[in-house]
Amino acid sequence: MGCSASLPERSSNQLGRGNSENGGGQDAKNLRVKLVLLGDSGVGKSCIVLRFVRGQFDPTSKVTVGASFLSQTIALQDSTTVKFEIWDTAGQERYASLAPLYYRGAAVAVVVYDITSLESFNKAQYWVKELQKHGSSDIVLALVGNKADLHEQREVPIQDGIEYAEKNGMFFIETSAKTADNINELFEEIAKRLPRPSTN
Ligand SMILES: Nc1nc2c(ncn2[C@@H]2O[C@H](COP(=O)(O)OP(=O)(O)OP(=O)(O)O)[C@@H](O)[C@H]2O)c(=O)[nH]1
Ligand SMILES: [Mg+2]
Repeated sequence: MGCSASLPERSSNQLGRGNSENGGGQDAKNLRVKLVLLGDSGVGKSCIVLRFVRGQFDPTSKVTVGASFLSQTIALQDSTTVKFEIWDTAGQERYASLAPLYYRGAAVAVVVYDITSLESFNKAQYWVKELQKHGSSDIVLALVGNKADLHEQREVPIQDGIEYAEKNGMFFIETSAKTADNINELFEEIAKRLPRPSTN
């Protein structure tokens, strides 16, 4: 997986805002949301997406080239549906300059680190700063500490993740794409935090 290099459509818009220029189908009960995943190479971005979209885990997941696109719709308890249009970016340094193509116009950014790698936590903070500078002003930001199943090798205390997220107005969660722990919860919590288009 992660081998399909693709570019976002130029007209990517502020999804989840009730406009219809994204092809319609967008109303107060049926949201469509552009979501981008960012983070160091190897933290598990593609595995999180694969787990969420297909319910699978790939222990031999290949590095993503450029970015890959997948979508998944979920239903919330209030009968709202949210279609996530997910851009899974490549974490390798050589692709860093492409990132703005994917986070521009995104309604949601999920910044991922690996709880067993302090370096990846530092890189996550770099992405948060970049999003604060260049992302949409009302972007929903989530900080995700992945590979929570590897707690014996933990380098990033959960408290550090919680505090950093709090300071930066982000939603925080630890996940495991391997065990599926908190993967659906991550997307459900994001869905609950989306600004709702007005109903009139
Ligand atoms: N133990 C464990 N391994 C994981 C988890 N998530 C991903 N991995 C492993 O971590 C490696 C990298 O996962 P990817 O999802 O390809 O990483 P990525 O963030 O997409 O990397 P790039 O595409 O290079 O940016 C793979 O060997 C996965 O099997 C997890 O939750 N737990
Ligand atoms: Mg990847």
